[in-house]
Order: sequence, then C-alpha cells, then structure tokens
Amino acid sequence: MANKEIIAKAYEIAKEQYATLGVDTDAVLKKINEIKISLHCWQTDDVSGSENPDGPLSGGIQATGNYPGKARNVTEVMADLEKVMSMLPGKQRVNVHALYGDFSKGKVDRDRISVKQFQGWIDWCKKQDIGMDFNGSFFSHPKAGSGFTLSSKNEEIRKFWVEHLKRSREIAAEVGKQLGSPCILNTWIPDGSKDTPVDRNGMRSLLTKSLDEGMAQKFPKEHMKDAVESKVFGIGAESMTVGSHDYYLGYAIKNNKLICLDNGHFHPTEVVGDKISSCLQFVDEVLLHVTRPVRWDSDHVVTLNEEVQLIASEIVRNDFINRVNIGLDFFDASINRIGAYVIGTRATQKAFMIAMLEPTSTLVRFEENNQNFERLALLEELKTKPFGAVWDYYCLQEGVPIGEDYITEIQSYENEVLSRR
Ligand code: RNT
Ligand code: ZN
Repeated sequence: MANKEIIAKAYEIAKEQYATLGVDTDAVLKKINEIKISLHCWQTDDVSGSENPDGPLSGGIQATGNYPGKARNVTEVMADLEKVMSMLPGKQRVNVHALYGDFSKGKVDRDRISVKQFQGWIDWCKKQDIGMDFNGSFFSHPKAGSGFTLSSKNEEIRKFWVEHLKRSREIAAEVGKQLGSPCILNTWIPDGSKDTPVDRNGMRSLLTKSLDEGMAQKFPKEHMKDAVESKVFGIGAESMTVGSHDYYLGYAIKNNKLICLDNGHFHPTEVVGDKISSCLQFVDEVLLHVTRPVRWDSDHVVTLNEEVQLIASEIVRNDFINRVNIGLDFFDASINRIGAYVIGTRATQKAFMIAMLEPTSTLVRFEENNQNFERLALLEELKTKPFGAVWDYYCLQEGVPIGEDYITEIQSYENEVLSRR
C-alpha cells in the first residue's frame, strides 16, 4: 500500500520542480477535474448487450478472449461500472449503446425502442450524479446481416435503420433533458464492402438521404447533440467504408454536427491529435473515441502512449476542453474487464495531467523564435519530470487507490464478485 506521507512529500518536491518551469501544480490539481471521460458501457461484457447476449457480435468489430466474469445483464454492467468509478479520480460520464436496454418487460426491436427501455440507465446516472451519452446500435442484428444499414439499397432495411436512428435521437434528447447535461448521440454504422465495390457513390448518396431523414427532427442542444463516426475499414469490409472520414467530416460541417474521431479508425501513421485543430476550424465540437489500435484491431485498452498524449496536449494547449467531448472505445475480452477500464481511463487522465503540466508558453516562444533545438530539448526533458508524484497526490486527494494499489482491489473484486458469475 502506498505510504501517504511519502506521497505528500514527493508532491512537495515535484511542485517545486515544476514551479521552476513556471508550472503551478496546485492549479493543475484543480483543472484536471474539468476532464470528464465518458465510460463506454460495452467493455463490461465484450459488446454483448442485453438484447441478445448470446448472439454473435457483427459489423466488422470483434472482441477476442474469454476471460471469466463478464457482466451477464444490465444490473451487472452497472455494478461493474460503479466499481470502476470508485477507483477513478474525478467524475466521469457513462456512454450507453442501444443494445443495453432493459428488455425485461418484453423485447422490442431496434425500430421500436423508446426511453422506456433506458429509464433505468437514466435513474442510475441520477443516482451516480453523472451525465450520459448514447449510441444507436447498427450491428449484431439480422437486418445488418448484409453489411449495409443506412446505406442499404433494400428500402425496407434502410427504413428500419432510419427509424432506429430517429428513436435513438429521441432517447438521447430525453436523457439530456432528465439529467440536465447534453447527451451526445453518436452514430456509427458498419456499412462497407469486403471487395472493391462499383457503386460507391450510390451507397454514399443513400447514406446522406438516411442521415437527413433520421436527423430531421430538431432538439435543443442542451438536451442532445449528434456526432457521426468515420472509419477506414472493418473486418469483412476491408475495401471500402461508406462512412469514411471525408464523408463524415463533410456531413458534419454542412449540417452542424459533431465529428467523432476514433483514433483506431485511421491509417497507422495518421494521428487524431493532429486532426483536432483542423476539425475545430469548421465544426463547433468534436467527440473522441480514445482507444489503442494494434495491427488490424482498433480497440485495445488505452495506454499512456504518444498518440494519446498528443490528443490530450492539443486539447489542453488550445483550451479546447469545452469543445472536445472525450469518450473511450475499447473492448478486451482477454483480461479482467474492470481492470481494462481502470487502466484505460487512468491512462487517458494521465495524458491530460501531463498536458497540463507543460510550460506551453515557453515552448511556443521557442517555436516562434525559430529555436527548434530548444523546443525539442524541453519537450524531451519534460518526459522525465516527476509527473507521477503529482498523479499519485491527485489520487490521494480524491480518495482513490494510489498508483498500482488498484491491482489488489481489482483482484478482490474478481475473487468476491466476478469469479462467482
Ligand atoms: C466501431 C466503432 C464504434 C464501436 C462502438 C461499439 O469500429 O468504433 O464506435 O466500437 O459503437
Ligand atoms: Zn469508436
């Protein structure tokens, strides 16, 4: 167990070291609480959901592994998320997929869902005193079996998914209204083609038609905001994705929507950190899906790496905190799932804290004076400043496990709760 006195002492030393760079660590400890991360509910159960938990996951995404103890119903999903939040400093939000409704009073299809199936989530969020985001689920469903949903040339199928989009937006608006915090409704569809398609334009025209129809109803932005999420490829849709980045960025700009940037959805050397200041020239807000792409998989548990660091640094440097909504998107079925959340969320929070501990104005001055050696040197030196001491002290202040102490806590939860499932 971490020694609290040592943590406090280490913080005092770190504080002095950062002060010599012109950085006020006490101010950082306050500001870091402005970062609210939306916890995706789907890491609890490998994107199974409550609608058809034993059905196959489809739509070009895959959760690999069979670590025991996954949540088997919404009650367990909530219990696991409560456990996760008890080990995280600061306040989070929760991000719910339409797959995770309460269908105990009868199953309704995706074109029939309403707030009724999600009132339990809203009430739970009220109890946790957190905001909630929402997603329509355009996969793991027989009507998505052909690989096309909103861009389907089958009119019955296309209409079905348009109705799902409409209903998802209505639910989101009600969520935001009841919770007094805007609900971000993200739309991602798996539509794409395994092999080289011929009528790319036809599919994209249909997608535009469907989005226009599905999003025709206006809601106050205090209640809900639409985001659209692009992707470069999916498993079984390697040759073309209807909702590509060009497509959705254009749609978002033209229709005043949020663009959702998932950092697992781009070519490997493209970085989302570079896209934020580009997109924010033309859209009001961005939604992030923070993840860790590894080879073909876009959804490994987030770790503190350069990619995530650039995302956080760009947001903090430019004071974009109120224009960037931060969500997570990963699903690893091969390790303790609670542990996956705690690692991934803390890694994201750490990236933001490191960004806040940067003497940005000094670096910008170097840059503007063409002192690029000095800029590179300071960026390198910052990497080994005692960030960890500030982080540990933050956890101490927040009353959550310090450093690796969460390992034993998660092991106990595994022994007492997860292993009994
Ligand atoms: C898939 C997208 C999408 C999903 C979730 C489950 O590639 O990233 O965000 O992961 O909606
Ligand atoms: Zn995503």
